[in-house]
Amino acid sequence: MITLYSGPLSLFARKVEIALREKGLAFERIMVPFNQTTGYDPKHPEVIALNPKRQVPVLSDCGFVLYDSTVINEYLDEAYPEPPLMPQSPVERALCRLDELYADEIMHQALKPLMHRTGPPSPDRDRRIAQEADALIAEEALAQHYEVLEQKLAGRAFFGGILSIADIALFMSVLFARRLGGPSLDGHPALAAWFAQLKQRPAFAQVVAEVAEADRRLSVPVALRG
Ligand SMILES: N[C@@H](CCC(=O)N[C@@H](CS)C(=O)NCC(=O)O)C(=O)O
Repeated sequence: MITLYSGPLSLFARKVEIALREKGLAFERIMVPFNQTTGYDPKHPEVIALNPKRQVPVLSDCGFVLYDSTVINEYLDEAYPEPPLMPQSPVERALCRLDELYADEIMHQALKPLMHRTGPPSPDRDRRIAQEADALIAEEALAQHYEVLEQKLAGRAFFGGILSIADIALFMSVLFARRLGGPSLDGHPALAAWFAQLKQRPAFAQVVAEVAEADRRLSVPVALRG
């Protein structure tokens, strides 16, 4: 029995949901409380007990507990190899890990300054101005990331030879860039085609729909671009 502690607007937990569904694995999902004012506080007691970082996602596979979306998705790929979500050769696997890291650690730095947009506006006008100034700089960085991804894709269907954990992580970063009012994908035809094609897959479509529903319920509406 697989149990996943997830969050309605958790980019990282949603990565794991996509991997589980792409592999056709049944799982029980426990949604931890989240709101746009206090975030994940107060934290779910089982997340505190199971993850020293006190974060979602946490996954339990018949009592074997893991945390961190990257560690979890690699475990899932090894424990449940069909269909594979990583390529075969050491070089391709390393490149796949680097592409995932690009999403989670590099693009994510440019997503953070946009995140205030879905929360209640600060009562401090100077702070609001500073936040939006930082967001505009981050949007430029995101547009540059799109260009890097466009070149990397070079018209292929996926970032590696097959649909992989890298596509899942990069999809979540692009989805969050879009929902946070970041740059449109116009001018990046390969990236736009890749994004549109992944959105058609049931595992990705479910996350897109549930994140949109969570935004309607929890978030301040953001003017979307493009
Ligand atoms: N590197 C971790 C990051 C996990 C993470 O940042 N989780 C967020 C939700 S998306 C969280 O639980 N934040 C609450 C906190 O950090 O206190 C992963 O890939 O799982």
